Amino acid sequence: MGLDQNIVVHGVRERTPYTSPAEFVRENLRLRGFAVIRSSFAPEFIEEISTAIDSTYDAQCKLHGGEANLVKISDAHIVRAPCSLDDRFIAVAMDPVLQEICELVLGPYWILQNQNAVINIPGTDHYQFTWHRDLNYQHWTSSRSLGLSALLCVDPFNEVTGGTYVLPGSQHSEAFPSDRYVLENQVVVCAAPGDWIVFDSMLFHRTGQNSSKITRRGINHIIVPPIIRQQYSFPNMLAGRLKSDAERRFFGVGQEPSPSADEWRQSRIDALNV
Ligand SMILES: O=C(O)CCC(=O)C(=O)O
Repeated sequence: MGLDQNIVVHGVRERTPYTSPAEFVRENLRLRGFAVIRSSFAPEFIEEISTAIDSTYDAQCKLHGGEANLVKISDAHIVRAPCSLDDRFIAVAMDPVLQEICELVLGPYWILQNQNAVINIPGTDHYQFTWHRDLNYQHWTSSRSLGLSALLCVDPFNEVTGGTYVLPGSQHSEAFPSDRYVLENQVVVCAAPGDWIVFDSMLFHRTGQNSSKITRRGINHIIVPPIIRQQYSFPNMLAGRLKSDAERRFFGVGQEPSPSADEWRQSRIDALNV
């Protein structure tokens, strides 16, 4: 028997109306800290992205003297900033559905802090298997979200392939909860290829272990207001490849620190004369 579907209240003066799918995502992010957005990508594009994750990973392994070196720094099976090697990852990050949620949650100005693909291979250890926040080492809470994490599911995410484990509502708690709380409240988020799992970057989460026979790939994006520094300089990595003002803004062009206070002030004076 399913749960009672009637919603009857008493003593309630304020109530959130359902207005749109995007607002519903925002409501979920605010209350439990995560939501799933169903795919608007063509399945063929997601297949291409899957292959591109593997080839960009191989290229990065070669660049750093082989995968063994990545194992030594606990960074194996992660593609760092795949958009630096392949424009299709720029297109992924600019998905209009995702950008609409960014505007609702982080507006009026938001930039990409990080883009990493996670390759979860059956029976293989991964650094992301351990609980963490995407804004690492931070133990405070904020009344509004300071970061949005957006994980594009490239393969099926479920209990067997290793869905994303989350602790609902933990973005509102300073400390990592007790082991008993974790065991009684952890939830595994399941999603299909092309879906986005979006979550508050302060939500405790981790990659689930993969006990299937297929590799499970995902691409995480951490999106923040520009007061938070980027993990890598996307303006530097993508110089000359960003086509529109929206792309330049999202990848942080114009948000780099000024070389000096004088240059910061002069650039504002110069802007008056444009
Ligand atoms: O792979 C996942 O399910 C989660 C990825 C993750 O934890 C991360 O990129 O921070």
